[in-house]
Amino acid sequence: MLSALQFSRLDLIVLITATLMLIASCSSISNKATTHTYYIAADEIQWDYAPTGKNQITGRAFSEDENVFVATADDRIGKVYIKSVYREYTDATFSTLKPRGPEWEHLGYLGPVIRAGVGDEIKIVFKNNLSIMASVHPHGVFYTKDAEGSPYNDGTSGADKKDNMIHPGDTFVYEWSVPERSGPGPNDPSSIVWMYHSHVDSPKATNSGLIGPIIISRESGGYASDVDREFVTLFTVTDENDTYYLDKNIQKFTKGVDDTDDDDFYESNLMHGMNGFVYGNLPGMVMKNGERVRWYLIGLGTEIDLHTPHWHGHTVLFNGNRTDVLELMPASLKTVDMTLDNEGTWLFHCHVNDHIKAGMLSMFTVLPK
Ligand SMILES: [Cu+2]
Repeated sequence: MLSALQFSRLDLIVLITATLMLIASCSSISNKATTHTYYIAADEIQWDYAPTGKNQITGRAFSEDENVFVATADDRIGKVYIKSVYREYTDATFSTLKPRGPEWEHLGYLGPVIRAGVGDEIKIVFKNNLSIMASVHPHGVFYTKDAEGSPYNDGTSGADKKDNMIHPGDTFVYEWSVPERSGPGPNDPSSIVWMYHSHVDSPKATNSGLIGPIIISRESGGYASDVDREFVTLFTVTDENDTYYLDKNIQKFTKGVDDTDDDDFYESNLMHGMNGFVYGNLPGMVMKNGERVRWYLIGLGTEIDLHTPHWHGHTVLFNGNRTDVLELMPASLKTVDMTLDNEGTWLFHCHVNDHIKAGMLSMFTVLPK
């Protein structure tokens, strides 16, 4: 009896030790998910919608009609506005901006690309350097109530509310995961676009500039191995009448505006841009013949924001369908592929007539191999 009991105690110890080792090895496997950490601050900047100072599509100075949107006058703000944008820093001290490579120069006022693959985790260390509340609300990825970045009457309290609105000067860490349902679907290419934006008064926040792209790939890591080059373009009429900074912009850039509801003044602040550039001023759209290019397209705005991006000289594949024009509604997120086979400098613009006149035009250049 005694010896049988001793054996069973030994068995028990062996069993417990083996179980503990198994648990330890399992948790180390589950901890192997790659975490992508980004240090992103909301910063106030001055933004120039046409830094070259001319209409690059016509190659000429701005016409009278174009000057409605870009010219400075006693009672017009012009083409430079105070905005708030998401900017990437090198670490949690938020003292050094992470340089943006030439391949992402075209992002303009968009925030940095947040990138992950299915199975990965995303960690955003967010610092609010603005004088107003801000948040980071993502589309597509998996978040719980403590990382949604949106204030509304959702019945939550305590820690589940802390992510909603980050106070000026404060830092908050958002943690999101990337399950299969956040990655490309059966008809999607190997990576797709989502977006993030501040959801504290979402219209004002996004008009002010607080928006950026998220790219999720089927492969871990966030990159697609069947693509040579990527571009992200936001089509929106940025309504500078509805930002956090209208009064500040009037004060800084005009000699005074009597009536901010005046139709002409209002019209002058509707910036028909692609990534915040008008009339062909979007830089960095350079690629090489033969490359496989993936375009990530984002729409945003209000009822006038029905955009139809059109590429000259090439076609794209969208969910298995061939086209050279897409439809973008406010908050549309579409990913299309193009194989370059046609050298030259080509128009890339919104095909809505009113938007063409108002400057929603850019160009891309396909260089020889
Ligand atoms: Cu348009």
